[in-house]
Amino acid sequence: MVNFSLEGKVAFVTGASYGIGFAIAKAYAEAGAKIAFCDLRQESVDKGLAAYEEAGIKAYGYVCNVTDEEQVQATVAKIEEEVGTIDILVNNAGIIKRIPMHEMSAEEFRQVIDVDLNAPFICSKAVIPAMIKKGGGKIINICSMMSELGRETVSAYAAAKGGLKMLTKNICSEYGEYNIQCNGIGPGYIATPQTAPLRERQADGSRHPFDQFICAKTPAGRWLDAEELTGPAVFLASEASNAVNGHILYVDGGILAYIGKQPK
Ligand code: NAP
Ligand code: GCO
Repeated sequence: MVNFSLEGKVAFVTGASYGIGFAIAKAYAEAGAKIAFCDLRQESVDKGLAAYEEAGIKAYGYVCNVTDEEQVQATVAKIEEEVGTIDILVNNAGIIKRIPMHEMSAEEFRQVIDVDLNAPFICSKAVIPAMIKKGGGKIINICSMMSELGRETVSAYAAAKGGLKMLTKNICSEYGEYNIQCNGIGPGYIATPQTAPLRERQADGSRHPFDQFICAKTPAGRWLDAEELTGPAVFLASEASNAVNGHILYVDGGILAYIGKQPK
């Protein structure tokens, strides 16, 4: 029988107090996993803990800046002690800066690369030794449409998410022999706080032009919900995907397949 169960597994999801990380962690708990998550600020962790509790989930929350290797190593050690050895890592924490490239400072560019690319390296590096010892594990990197496509103002984000796609393939190449599967999920446009500025109503009450643009670019004709990523996320964390490695599973309502609506 196909095994999608996560019973007895320990999952560590970064940046999972709300948004995509929360939806994925909640689905993992429902599939039987114990949940550990981290966020940058205590306020977010507290909000996350309350949200998990409301959903009937006992989650373990930690304040940890995923770009700081010492903090990540210490958090992973705490999780091992308080929850158990990590079987599933989801590199979800991410930021975006929407600034035209010629106006972006090198420091701003670096900040995005640091959270969206260096941190998945740091977190993966922190869990791989124990996964090798245990005989396997799952690493899931949250990529993006920008792992494949560019657009105005998101040069750093696209560079990081394109890099994350290749880090995914390289972790697969380097650790596949240890029964570690590293895959990516490439969400389309998901309604979360990160994309809220792109969906804001205009002063006259009309829809944001970017909101209309995304609906026209998506065969599904709408923004997606974070919950719609959870089936693929459970699949990639479960035994059902043991032969899937180094793959980016795009969950985009069809954006990457579509040339766009023809003018009427
Ligand atoms: P979000 O609503 O902005 O949430 C991001 C989370 O990451 C927050 O919990 C935030 O914590 C945490 N975080 C940021 N920097 C961190 C750091 N240095 N250390 C630890 N935690 C940190 O984002 P989202 O929309 O749910 O996106 C989650 C992931 O999916 C990101 O990697 C994003 O790039 C990717 N993604 C999003 C979309 C979309 O349409 N929304 C599409 C494709 C890919 P604090 O609250 O404490 O700051
Ligand atoms: C943007 C968006 C995107 C999405 C997502 C697409 O400004 O274009 O924020 O980058 O968040 O990553 O998959």
